[in-house]
Amino acid sequence: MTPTETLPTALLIGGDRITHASGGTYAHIYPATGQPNATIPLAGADEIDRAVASAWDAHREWKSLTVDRRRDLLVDLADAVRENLDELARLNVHDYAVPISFAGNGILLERFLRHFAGYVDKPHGSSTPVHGSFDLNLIEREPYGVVGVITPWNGSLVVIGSCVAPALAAGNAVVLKPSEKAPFAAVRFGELCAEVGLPTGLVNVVPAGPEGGDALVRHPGIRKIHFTGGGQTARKVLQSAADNLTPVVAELGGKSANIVFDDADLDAAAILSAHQGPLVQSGQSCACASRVLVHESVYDAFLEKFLAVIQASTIGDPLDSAVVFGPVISQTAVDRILEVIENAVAQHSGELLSGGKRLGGELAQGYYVEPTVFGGVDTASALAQDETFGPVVSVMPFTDEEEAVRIANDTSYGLNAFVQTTDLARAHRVSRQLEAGSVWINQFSDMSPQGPYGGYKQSGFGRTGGLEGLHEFLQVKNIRIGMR
Ligand code: TXE
Repeated sequence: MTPTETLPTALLIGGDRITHASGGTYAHIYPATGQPNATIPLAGADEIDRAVASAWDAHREWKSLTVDRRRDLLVDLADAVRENLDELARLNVHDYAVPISFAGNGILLERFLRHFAGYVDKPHGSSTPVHGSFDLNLIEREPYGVVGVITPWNGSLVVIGSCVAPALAAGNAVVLKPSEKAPFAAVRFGELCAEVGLPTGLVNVVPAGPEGGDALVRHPGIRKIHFTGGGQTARKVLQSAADNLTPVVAELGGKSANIVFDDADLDAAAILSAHQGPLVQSGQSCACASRVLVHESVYDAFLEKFLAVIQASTIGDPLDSAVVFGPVISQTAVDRILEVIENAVAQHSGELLSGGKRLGGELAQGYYVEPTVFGGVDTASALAQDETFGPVVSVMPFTDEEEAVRIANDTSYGLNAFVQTTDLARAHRVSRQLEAGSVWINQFSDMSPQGPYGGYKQSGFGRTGGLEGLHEFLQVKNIRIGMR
């Protein structure tokens, strides 16, 4: 089942394809079979240095172009992504064995590019009267110059789109460091940037591991870092960014609550909760609704429907378009997830209602863990508090709206929250009390370029998408012209 296709394994720096680099190599494993499918050259400090220098040259060229030319080039890139979406989706399957039925989500890359291309020739600044004079005071927003974008392995095309598109639209050049676990679609994206005629080096793609990532963060030529990943790594990034006081946007993990009220459409809620919970990228999504809070009056009825949707889901070969549930990323992830399950059982954190084991048979070579559901979960348990980043969800009852909000807010995370209700007043009332950067009412975490996305509390800071996402890549300058 390991697909055999030529996979793009190179660093793209200043128009050069580099296949041997100072960061060593990474033996990339295809998670659906546990078999190697490529050897990835990794960027080290030397390549990062070259990429940053190349990006500064490209930034100067990018700034010299007219805004309509910059806009048109980004539209051309959006068109190229659309034309190559099938290939990009297949490469994402090679990256982290996400089911091809979900990999089409990469269309968001195109949507982010097209959306932010529209900002390029729109007003970015303003002017203001000033106290006690008739001076002309301008407030301008300018690009940083060269920014570093570090992306995770999961949802890599979406994250690339949500970061690289606004960075370029704001006038920056980008050094993109994809995860060593998901380099293929990212490198192909870099090739498309060259093919549509972006200035050489405007988007350098440098797959690397922690060492290369750290070299990028510490580089004095990097004026801002956009990091997407886990909280532990974010702490290292912030420590390294302190070297040069480099500002950072941090898009981190979550432990999102999904509140099912007694007036919810239970059939729709069961489907949404399954596909936004253990099934979405096998629970490997920052937006995974891993805690399902259900009003006690509909708890049993919902649970029956919820488990039925999960147990009917098709598990198997990610390249099979009928499959919705694939493997987790690695053997390490399998071990970690099974340990979470074992600990939850041992500590009586809840009742194991479905799943709980690694899948065998023809899937035994792959990293498949069953979609797993615990019921009656203790809200203070590690199972309910810590991000599992796997197909394990906790279902817990609540008695009233106040208790639901209290439980939902009672974790260190605050990325997403989901609410299932047909009561409009309740939807607004509850949304305003939830400590989360994104609240979805009767809706999946259907990312769109128009709305900002990001975390409260330990889910990070800064925003991706929307005008807020654009302004993350612009710095403000006040210019006052004396009119005496
Ligand atoms: O993260 P890691 P992963 C989160 C998700 C989970 C995590 C999983 O919730 O917590 O990401 O992704 C690079 N200096 N989100 O395992 O290990 C590494 O090579 C610099 C949230 O990839 O943190 C990779 O490119 N870089 C998100 C990137 O950091 C370093 C949506 C992330 O790696 C480094 C998707 C270092 N010292 C996943 N060490 C959202 N909120 O939108 C590693 N890296």
